[in-house]
Amino acid sequence: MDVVTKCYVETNLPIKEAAGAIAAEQSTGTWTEVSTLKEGDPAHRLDGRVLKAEGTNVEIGFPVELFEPGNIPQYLSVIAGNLFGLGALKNIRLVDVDFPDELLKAHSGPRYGIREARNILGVHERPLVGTIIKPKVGLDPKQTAQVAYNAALGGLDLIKDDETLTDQQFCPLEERLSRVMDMLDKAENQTGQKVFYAVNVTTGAAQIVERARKAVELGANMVMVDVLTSGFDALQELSANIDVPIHVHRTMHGVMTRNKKHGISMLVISKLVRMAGGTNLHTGSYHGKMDIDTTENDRCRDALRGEWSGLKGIFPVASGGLSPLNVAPNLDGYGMDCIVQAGGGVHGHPGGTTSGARAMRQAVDAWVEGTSANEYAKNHPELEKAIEKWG
Ligand code: CAP
Ligand code: MG
Repeated sequence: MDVVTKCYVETNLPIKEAAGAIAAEQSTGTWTEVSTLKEGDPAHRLDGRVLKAEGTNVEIGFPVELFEPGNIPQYLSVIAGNLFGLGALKNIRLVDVDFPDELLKAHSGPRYGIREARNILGVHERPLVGTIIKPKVGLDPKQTAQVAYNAALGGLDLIKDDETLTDQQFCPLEERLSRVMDMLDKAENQTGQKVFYAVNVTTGAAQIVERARKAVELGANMVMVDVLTSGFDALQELSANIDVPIHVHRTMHGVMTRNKKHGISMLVISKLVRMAGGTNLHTGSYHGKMDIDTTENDRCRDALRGEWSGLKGIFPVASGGLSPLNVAPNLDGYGMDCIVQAGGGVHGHPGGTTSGARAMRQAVDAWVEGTSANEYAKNHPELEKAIEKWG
């Protein structure tokens, strides 16, 4: 069985020739014939094969033997590697990739998928609601813990660090984590509800597992990783070694995903994250502040949750400019098994963080009941205030 890649290609070459150049460059070939590989040589069994070359659509099949099972960085060197720099191609985008079961079985995928995360929270009947502590950076550990507590009192399921906060001096990770977990225990005693805190353990390869291990020792019930800056292998190592769910942020993805003619699609990133063992992945919103591609959101949603070689299904996360006002279109897109997350849309509420958290929950509850936010706001004052401010 082959690994099959699907690409969008713009080139001045005849498309079949361009496809042949891609298949060669990413497998046994280079720009010229070489004396070290003769016609009929057994090494040709590793040749990439052009399966389709029509218009701007190219499909290449790469023999599975080209791949080292389990080594995602190596997979990327084959399926994406030199492609984007080939001078003969004006634009090329890796749109999709299909891995055969032979390779997928080298990946155990998420330890914690949707079902396991829901079981920890005891929340089964509605989408999950999260917040990002804001400001992004600048709070000290005590202030961070206070914001987390306020958010938990408002009924949120998940509180996360922002992508740029790791272990800086102004907010050291261990102290922040200990204080946040203490305050979340206090909130749980009052509300009876468990809340995840996704502490950002993103760091270099030498330290990431150790950092996450220490975090779990100190009480972390979820860790977060910026997967594109630290690498898919870092995520895979975390999933193999750390016994809590993993929130996966995709900071820097725009450099690969935003240009629809060149780069790597979010769908490909979604598949790799599920293979590598994430529990939640930012996949973009249907309404919000970031660039939006709802067709791509749909594809990512299905790639994360659909049946796939026995790997557990994971949550798509809608984030970036969310507030109670645009919860409904995001839930219409992602459905029940997703996480809607708001930073500014919680902490910017006129009544403060707890009211903002309540308003988000009310917007989600309204959607679950099939009622509009405006209608629901008539007897839910926090939602009403949010609509007054952002409506
Ligand atoms: C959201 C967020 C996330 C974005 C990233 C932010 O905050 O924390 O990083 O969601 O985009 O800093 O913008 P707000 P994406 O709720 O205050 O907008 O999820 O598309 O990767
Ligand atoms: Mg952020």
